[in-house]
Amino acid sequence: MIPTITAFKASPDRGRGLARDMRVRWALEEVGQPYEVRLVTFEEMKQAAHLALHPFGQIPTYEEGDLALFESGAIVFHLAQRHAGLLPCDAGARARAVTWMFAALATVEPPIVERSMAILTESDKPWAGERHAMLEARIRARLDPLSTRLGDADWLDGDFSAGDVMMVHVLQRLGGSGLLEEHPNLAAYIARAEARPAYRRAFEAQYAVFVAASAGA
Ligand code: GTB
Repeated sequence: MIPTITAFKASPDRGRGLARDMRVRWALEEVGQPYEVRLVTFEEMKQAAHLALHPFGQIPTYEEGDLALFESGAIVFHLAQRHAGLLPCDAGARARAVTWMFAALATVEPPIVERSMAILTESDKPWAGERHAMLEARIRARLDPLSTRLGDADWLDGDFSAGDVMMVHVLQRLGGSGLLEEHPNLAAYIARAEARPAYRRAFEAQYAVFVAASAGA
């Protein structure tokens, strides 16, 4: 059965692959599962049909027969459990890969998202500079130990896993901030992931949406 995911009809990131459907597309490509995409507008995301799939009216969602999922982490975990390639067979290694998925979403992503939101919504406030510095310090408090743990390894724990999918996509949101460049091994980690054929296919697919939307605009 071909699953269907949802993505922005017009992503605010202009095809940079930062919206969270990219994680799901990437995982689908890694496991070789074909998929369909239903593009939704911001208005459609808040209407009943989409809210039945996603209680918070967001993307991405995932439909596979009777199964409907939301939350990028849950969707990638579902795919990784269903298909070979994103979670190791060994029980301990598998649990550690899942731990990295949680670490990406629960420990590393929050201050990164907070920084993006602050830039978007608070840049005109008189205290914006002070808050920005505080948020960057919080991000460094995550990047420093992450960089130490990664060391000169290719991936977070042995073979490439769903943990790397989530972590790389979380870190990519720091592009242009200068923060990643403070850790050359993290910058190299992201570049290594972006060179994966599955990543390229997923990126091109979401970029094509932006190109098509621009042509029609
Ligand atoms: N925890 C959920 C998950 O992981 O799936 C979060 C889902 C989420 O935040 N979805 C966003 C959304 O639907 C899109 S990805 N927002 C619309 C809304 O809430 O009304 C977040 C995102 C948006 C834009 C950029 N960008 O432009 O760079 C990056 C990330």
